[in-house]
Amino acid sequence: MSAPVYQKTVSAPVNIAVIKYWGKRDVGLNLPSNSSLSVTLSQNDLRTLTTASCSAAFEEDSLWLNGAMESMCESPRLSVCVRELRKSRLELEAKNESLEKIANYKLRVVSENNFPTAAGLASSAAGFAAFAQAICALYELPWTPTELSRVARQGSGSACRSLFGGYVSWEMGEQPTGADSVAVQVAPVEHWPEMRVAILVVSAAKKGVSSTAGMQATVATSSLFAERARNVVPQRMVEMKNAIRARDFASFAQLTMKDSNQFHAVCLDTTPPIFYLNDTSRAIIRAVESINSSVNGYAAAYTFDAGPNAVIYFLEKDSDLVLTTLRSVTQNAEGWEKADFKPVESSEF
Ligand code: 2P0
Repeated sequence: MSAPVYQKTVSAPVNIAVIKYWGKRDVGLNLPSNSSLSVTLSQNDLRTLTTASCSAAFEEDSLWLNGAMESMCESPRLSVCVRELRKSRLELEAKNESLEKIANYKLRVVSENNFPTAAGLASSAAGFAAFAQAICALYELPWTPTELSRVARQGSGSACRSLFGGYVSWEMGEQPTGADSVAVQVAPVEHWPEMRVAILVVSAAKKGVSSTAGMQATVATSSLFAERARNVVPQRMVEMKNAIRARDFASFAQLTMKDSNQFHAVCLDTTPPIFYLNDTSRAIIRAVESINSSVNGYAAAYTFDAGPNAVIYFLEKDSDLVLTTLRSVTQNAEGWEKADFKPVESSEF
């Protein structure tokens, strides 16, 4: 008789930061230099689907990412997540005699993204969130999303924010162990039902400088970075939480665009400079500025991560104005692939 296979499948959505994480104060523990805040997108739009299984018949830990096998033991980030989750399962098995003894079985994790990997569309966020969540589910660990976020954070920082739906902060924490560097929900998606998100895929090519390498170069060489982490982001986090709680789109939009611009300024202040935006990205910025001028206020907000693709936040009432204007700008770009996303509550998974 063949050995039984234990299996769980989960999916985790992408999150897009409006106050950006960029810079680590501890590379080993993956602790950020500043807190950050994001909006989780709908699972119907951008997500990672992951199945974790284990069996006495498996000979090694393995990860299949979009059909290609990656070595788990050669990735310190994957290994650290697996080690923590296994240790907790062992503790659970020691406490509860009736549980199957599966903690020491080898793991097989199969993961698929429904969007371009490593194109600055937060693939590592959804990927590591789903990875940690799938093994947590397989091991039946009774953890809250915040507890799990401490493990997912060590895989990829931004992953900790994908464990919640709606508006999510990653509090940088103070403890040297990183125990308090976790994600918490600021507001569920239903809190602001009029909010819409459009993703403008300017290029699906893999990005030139990885986030991990880029942010380490920034920490080492940018003087603007220290000013941002110490004196700008703490106040901005407070203002952004207030804007979200008050459903104040003008403040939300202003802060989002300022923070995106400062993040890219910090990249430019890095030696050698890091360029993530391209001419199409800049055309989108100008288009959003002109939309906002035309309404004498704020109808749209742009933000760009570590790549040229734009994420635009707007309210349902302004959909026609925003999408029509942006379509005309992007018709010469590589593609207009996704629009009108609505973030959903991640309790669905
Ligand atoms: C963010 N980014 O807050 C920012 C904005 C990119 C620009 O989090 O080294 O892939 O794995 O912790 O999480 C990308 O950084 O970096 C990121 P690691 P991660 O979403």
